[in-house]
Amino acid sequence: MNDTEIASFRRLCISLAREAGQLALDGRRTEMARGTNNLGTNTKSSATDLVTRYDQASESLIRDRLSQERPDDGVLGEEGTNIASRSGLHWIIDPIDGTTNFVYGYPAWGPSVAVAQGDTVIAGAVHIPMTGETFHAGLGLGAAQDDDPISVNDPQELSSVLIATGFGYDAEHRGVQGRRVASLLPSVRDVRRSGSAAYDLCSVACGRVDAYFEDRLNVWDIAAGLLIALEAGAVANSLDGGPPSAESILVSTPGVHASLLRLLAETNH
Ligand code: LIP
Repeated sequence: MNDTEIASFRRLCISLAREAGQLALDGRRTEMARGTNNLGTNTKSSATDLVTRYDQASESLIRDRLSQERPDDGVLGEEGTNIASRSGLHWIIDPIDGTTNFVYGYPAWGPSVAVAQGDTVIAGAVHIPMTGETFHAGLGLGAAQDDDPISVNDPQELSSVLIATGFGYDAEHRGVQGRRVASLLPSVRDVRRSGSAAYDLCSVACGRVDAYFEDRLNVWDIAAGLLIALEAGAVANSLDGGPPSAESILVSTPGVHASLLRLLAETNH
C-alpha cells in the first residue's frame, strides 16, 4: 500500500472517530440538560465494566459508514461487531474507550478507530470529544494532534519519567496491578491513571506523559493509539520484553525504555 492510500485511510479514521465522538458527546449533553443522566448504562464482565447506549450507538455509526464506504473490509468492534474481511483489510473499533469516564463526565474518553492490512495497523485515529483533540497517524507518515505533528519526550533518567497505567475490571488482578504500581512509584517522577488506554497512548505520543504500561487489555483499546505512539517516536514491548500486545504492553520514549523494562521486571508480582 502506498503513502497516498495510507493517507486516505488516515483521513477516514479521523472522520469516523470525530463523527462517532460527536454523537456520544451530544447525547451526553442532552441527557445532562434533561437532568436525567440516562445514558442507558449497563455492566459487562463485572460490576465495574460499564457500557452505555452511546457505546453501542457510536459503534453502529462507524459500522454503518464502513458498510457504505468500505463494504468488503472486515470490522471488529468492542460492542459485538465482527464482520469478516473480503478485502484483506479490517477495522478495529473501540466506540468509546474510557466508558467509565464518559459516564462520569471525566474528559479522557473517545472513539478509537484503526485499520489494519493483515496484522499491520496502517492508520488510526483517537478523538477526545470533551477536549476536541484528534490524535492520528499513518504507517510511515508520522503522528499528529489535529494539524500539528507530535513527538515523544526524551527523558534520560527513570526519576524523570511520568508514567501512565491502568487497571482492569477483575478485582483480584487489580490487586496485582496496584502492587506493581506501588513498587515502581519510588523510582519514577509520578504516575497518571486517565482511565483510557487510547488516551494514554496518545499522551505518550504528544509528550503529555513519558511512558504507559498495562496488561489484560483488548486489541481495540490499543490498535490506533499504539500506531500513533510509534509514529511519534515511541518504542514498545510487552512487559517481559517481547512483542507488544493487548495482553501486555509498555510504550515509552526510547531513552528510558530499557530501564523501565528492568524496573517492571523487578516489580512484576
Ligand atoms: C478501558 C481501558 C483502560 C483500562 C480500563 C478499561 P474501556 O477500556 O482503556 O486503559 O485501564 O480498565 O479497560 O473498557 O473503557 O473501553
